[in-house]
Amino acid sequence: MSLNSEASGSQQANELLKVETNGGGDTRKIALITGITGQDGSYLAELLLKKNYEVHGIIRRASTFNTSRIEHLYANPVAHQGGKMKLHYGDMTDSSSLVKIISMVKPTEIYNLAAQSHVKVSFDLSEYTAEVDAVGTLRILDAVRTCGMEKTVRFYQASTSELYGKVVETPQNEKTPFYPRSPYACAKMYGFWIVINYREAYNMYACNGILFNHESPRRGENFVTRKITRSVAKIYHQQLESFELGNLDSKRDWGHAMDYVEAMWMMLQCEKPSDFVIATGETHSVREFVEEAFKFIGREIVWQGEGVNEVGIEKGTDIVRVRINPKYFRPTEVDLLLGDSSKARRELNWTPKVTFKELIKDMMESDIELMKRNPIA
Ligand code: NDP
Ligand code: GDR
Repeated sequence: MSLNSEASGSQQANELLKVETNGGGDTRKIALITGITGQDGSYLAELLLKKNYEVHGIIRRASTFNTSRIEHLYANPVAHQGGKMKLHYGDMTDSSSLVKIISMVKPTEIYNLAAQSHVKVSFDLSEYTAEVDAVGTLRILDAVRTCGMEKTVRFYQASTSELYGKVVETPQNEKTPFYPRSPYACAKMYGFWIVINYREAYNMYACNGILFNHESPRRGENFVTRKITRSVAKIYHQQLESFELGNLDSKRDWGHAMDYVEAMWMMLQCEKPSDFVIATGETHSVREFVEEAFKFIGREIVWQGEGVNEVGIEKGTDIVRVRINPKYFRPTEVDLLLGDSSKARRELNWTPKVTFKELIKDMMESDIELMKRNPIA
C-alpha cells in the first residue's frame, strides 16, 4: 500500500487522455472509495480486493492514525505488495484534491462513503455536516465531470434510511416520502437528489443505496449498538458496573455491514442505474438490543421506573446496569425504521444473511475478546 498524493498537473492531463470508456469493452476494475477508513469502507475494500479490483481509498489527514480498520490489509500480500491497494490524502471539503485523485486513479467505479455520519453530532456540527455530506457529494460528482469521466464511471452514493425520518408509512421502500429529522438527514437528502439530478442531466451511471442501519465489530464506538456491546463486554469482565443510554424506545432495522457492502457492489453491476432500499425487514428497539446483549453473557435485564428515571437492573440482583442520560436524547428523533428491500431482492438478487441475534453474537464475541486483551480499550 502506498500513500500517493503527488502527481504533476501535466502528468495528470496526459494520463487523463488515456482514459478508456467503460461502455466500450473496458475490462479494468478500478475502484475509488471515499471513507475507506470507516466501517463500510473497510469491508468494501476487502470485498473488492477479493474480486480482484485495484482499490484506491481517500483518507484525510488526522493527528492520530485513522487507518486501524484497514491495517490488516497492509499485511495482505495481494493488496499491499501486489500494489492492489493505494491510499491518497484528500478531503470531501477540498475539490482540488478530489479532481487530482480521480484524474490520477481513473476509476471505473466510485463508492462515495465519506461522511460526518453521526446523527446526534450533526446537531452540533450542522454546517460541517452539510459541507461534507451534501456539498461533498456535489464536489465529487463535479470532479468526475471535470475529469470528463461522467460517461465512464459508475457512482455509488451512501444514502440512508434517515431520509425517512418521521414515520409516514412502514415498511419504508423506494417510493416512501422522505421527512428528514436531523441536519445529517437533510444533508444526505441533498446528496440523494443531486445524484439523481446528475444521472438525469448528464446520463451518469449513479445509484443511491438507501441503506438501513448496519453494524459490525468495526462499528464506530459512539453508535448505540457498539456502545452497548462494548459496555456489556466490560461488565462481563468486571471492568464496568453500569453505562448510560438515551432513548431506549427507538426502533431500527439492523443488519450486518458485510451483507450491506455486497449490495453496494451489486448496484453498480446492473444494466441501468437505479436506487435501492437495503434492509432486513425486521425492526427492534434499543431496549431489545440491550436485553439480547446481556442474554449473550447469561444475564437478564429487567426495567424499572419511567422516563429519565428508568433503569435496567440485573435480574436476581439489585445492581443497576443501564441508566438514562438525557444528554443522549436528540432534539428530533427518528422513532421507527423498518425497510422493505423487495426491489433489491428481486432485481439484484440480494438477501441479508446475518440475523439480528447473529449480529449481536458477532459483536459481543469480538468485544469480549477485545476487552480481555485490552481492558482500557
Ligand atoms: P463511518 O463513520 O464509520 O465512516 C465515515 C468515513 O468518512 C470515515 O472513513 C471518515 O474518515 C470519512 N470522512 C469523514 N469526513 C470526511 C471528510 N471531510 N473527507 C473525507 N473523508 C471523510 O461511517 P460508516 O462506514 O458506518 O458509513 C459509511 C457511509 O454510509 C456514510 O456516508 C454514512 O453516512 C452512510 N450510512 C451508514 C449507515 C450505517 O448504518 N452504517 C446506514 C446508511 C448510510 P475518518 O476515519 O478519518 O473519520
Ligand atoms: P442512527 O444510529 O442515529 O440510527 O444513525 P445510532 O446508533 O447513533 O442511534 C440509533 C438509535 O439509538 C438511540 N440511542 C442512542 N444512540 C447513540 N448513538 N448513543 C446512545 O447512547 C443512545 N441511546 C439511545 C438513538 O437516539 C437512535 O434512536 C446510524 C448512522 O450510521 C447513520 O450514519 C446512518 O445513516 C443511519 O444509522 C441509518
